[in-house]
Amino acid sequence: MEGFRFWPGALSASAQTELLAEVLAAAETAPFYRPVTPGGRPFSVEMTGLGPLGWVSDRAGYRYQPTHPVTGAPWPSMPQTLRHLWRDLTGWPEPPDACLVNRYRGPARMGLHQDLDERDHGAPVLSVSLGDTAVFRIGPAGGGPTRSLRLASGDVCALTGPARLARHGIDRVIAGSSGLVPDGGRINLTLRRAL
Ligand code: MD3
Ligand code: FE
Repeated sequence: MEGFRFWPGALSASAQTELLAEVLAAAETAPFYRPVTPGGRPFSVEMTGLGPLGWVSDRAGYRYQPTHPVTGAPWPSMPQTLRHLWRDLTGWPEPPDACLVNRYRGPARMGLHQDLDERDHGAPVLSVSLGDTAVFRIGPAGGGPTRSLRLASGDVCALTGPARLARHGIDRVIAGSSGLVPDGGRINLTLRRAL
């Protein structure tokens, strides 16, 4: 798909370990929580955020906000390694102002959707996968055939141009496929320009 850029194995094993440690340290103060859809259905994915803004979902809808919805505290800062990865791989002139952290454990998945809550759909989204391999699905914005690919620990992808509004989701995560995350599972980081 045009605008889908994929860098398998972009992060070395030691870079993955270091980045995961930074994310888990941040999650001590900004714990993973389970959002609910505006309709009141809990997500199977748990979430937290890093940087000035975090994406949240609750009965009032989807939005970006500067504070953690459970603790009320500002989100922890975004690790410099992530800001550098964004600069080096996307070349986008402004830094990311949001990093959504998704944690997949057990049967967690994410249904097909589009990312539409950001102000500038021209800005890219950069995704970093850590831990167990995900079966990722992506298809055209307007509907039509989707294709499936695996996102493994250390893989990075950028969604730019037409791919930025693609429909995408996570069908499932392959338990035990990586030993990176202490209790197993997968953590995905998406860097964005939210506002
Ligand atoms: C394609 N996350 O947080 S990352 C999301 O693995 C999200 O947690 C998935 O979809 C995850 O919104 C997929 C890869 C990704 C991220 C953003 C995209 C693919 C995308 C935006 C547009 C098109
Ligand atoms: Fe998405």
